[in-house]
Amino acid sequence: MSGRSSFLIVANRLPVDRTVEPDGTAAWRRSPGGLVTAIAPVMQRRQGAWLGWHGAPDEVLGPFEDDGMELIPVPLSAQEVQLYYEGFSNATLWPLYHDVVAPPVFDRRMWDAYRAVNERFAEAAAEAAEPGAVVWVQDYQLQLVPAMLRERRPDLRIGFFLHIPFPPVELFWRLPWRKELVEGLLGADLVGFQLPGGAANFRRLCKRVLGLPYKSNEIFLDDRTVTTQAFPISVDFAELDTLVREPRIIQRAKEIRVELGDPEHVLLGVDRLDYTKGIGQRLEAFGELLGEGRVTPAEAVFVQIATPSRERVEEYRRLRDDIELQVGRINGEHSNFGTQPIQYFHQSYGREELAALYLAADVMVVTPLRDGMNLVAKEYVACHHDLQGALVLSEFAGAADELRSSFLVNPYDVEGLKRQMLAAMESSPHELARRMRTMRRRVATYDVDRWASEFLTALES
Ligand code: GDG
Repeated sequence: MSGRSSFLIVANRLPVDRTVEPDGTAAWRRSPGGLVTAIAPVMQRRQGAWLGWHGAPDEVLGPFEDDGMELIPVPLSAQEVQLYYEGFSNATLWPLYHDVVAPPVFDRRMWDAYRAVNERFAEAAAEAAEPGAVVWVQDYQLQLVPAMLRERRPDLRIGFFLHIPFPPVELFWRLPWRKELVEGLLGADLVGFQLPGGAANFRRLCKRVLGLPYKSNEIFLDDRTVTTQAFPISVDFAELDTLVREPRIIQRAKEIRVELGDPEHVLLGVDRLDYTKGIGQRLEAFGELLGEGRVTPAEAVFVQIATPSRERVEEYRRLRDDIELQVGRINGEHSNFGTQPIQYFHQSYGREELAALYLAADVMVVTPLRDGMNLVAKEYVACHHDLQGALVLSEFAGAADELRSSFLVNPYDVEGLKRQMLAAMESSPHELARRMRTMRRRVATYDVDRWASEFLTALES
């Protein structure tokens, strides 16, 4: 470790996972997931350090370097993983911030652990940052860190970005610890959201909870102002665009279609297995289309990748059972020997395989009930320089604000979903190209570099 850093990312997780090589030695591999996908390229270009948990409970590790990044592990005990991460972060905040699509758990022990872990992150960041450094805190697991860090290090420039939606005041109000969370976020100089609506919700909340005045983007505290602003996150467009032009990816995409029985339409869903993603809704719609004979198993296959996620949280275990039951029922009713209309995979894939899948898919179905942004939708667009392929996209994904030329749907409206899925399958190549061209222009211009540099420019100015 080279000492203190002038640029620090503070996130719940380090951007690497531990793997065991064939010879038994441990190594680190860049982990999948929205946040990591978005920030790792930025980190490598700037000489900075990344502070976060390394993924193993009850293990204390020193700082190390990997993939050109300086990594500073923050330890968590097994009990903290349960109470702070699975508990307050993923059983309280996650459902509360996603329109309460599942009931949030309010538990004082979880809150205490959340506060204690945030304190530890703030302490570690205070030690790692050089005087006047820029510190960028990420996401809902660490909302108390900005204020805790400012208290220790008023010299720092502190930014915070929330990757998930920020809820309306009426929902946030339920939180027994609403005042503490708002005060925590207000420790930042800049609080970033995916959409202008989230920023507006936050400003209204500050007024309601603390009586703070605001004007346009600024919230006025006694001795300083806090800027609130939307920075819609994006993907590394150029990287994906280059990758899908590689002969091996094109070849693999062809193979995938053959392996699927060469249907006329390949529909695809790629999600963490999460109840916010609307996986059940899209499968229901597809099942009904089959049941009504409006698509047949010979002409359409639905590939659903459901990456394992938060498997120790009760609600997620239930969801897995529900989805697998649903897939079994639909396939049971509509399969023939050799063809299964839904191909369901509860597995993680490498980036290249995922790119080949995007390329192979005629219709990408992204139907979250609520989603901060949804990178999958943008990745699909980045993979279609052929200007073919249709995106069916939920109005409740942040991405819908930018990707207006997609086939927009309300995922609660099964008939509407069926209509748009059919429209996507039946559109002419010319119509698809028109839509895809517009969407690609947007994602190519507002890529992940632009997201990070706009945030950092706003923070540093
Ligand atoms: C949160 C917010 C926001 C998925 N399966 C595999 C895999 N992935 C990658 C996708 C994509 C990422 O994970 C998922 O990102 P999303 O944005 O779709 O969703 P969340 O994980 O919920 O992310 C979200 C995001 O943060 C960023 O701010 O957009 O709203 O909820 O990049 O490609 N990657 C690989 N194998 C898989 O099996 N390699």
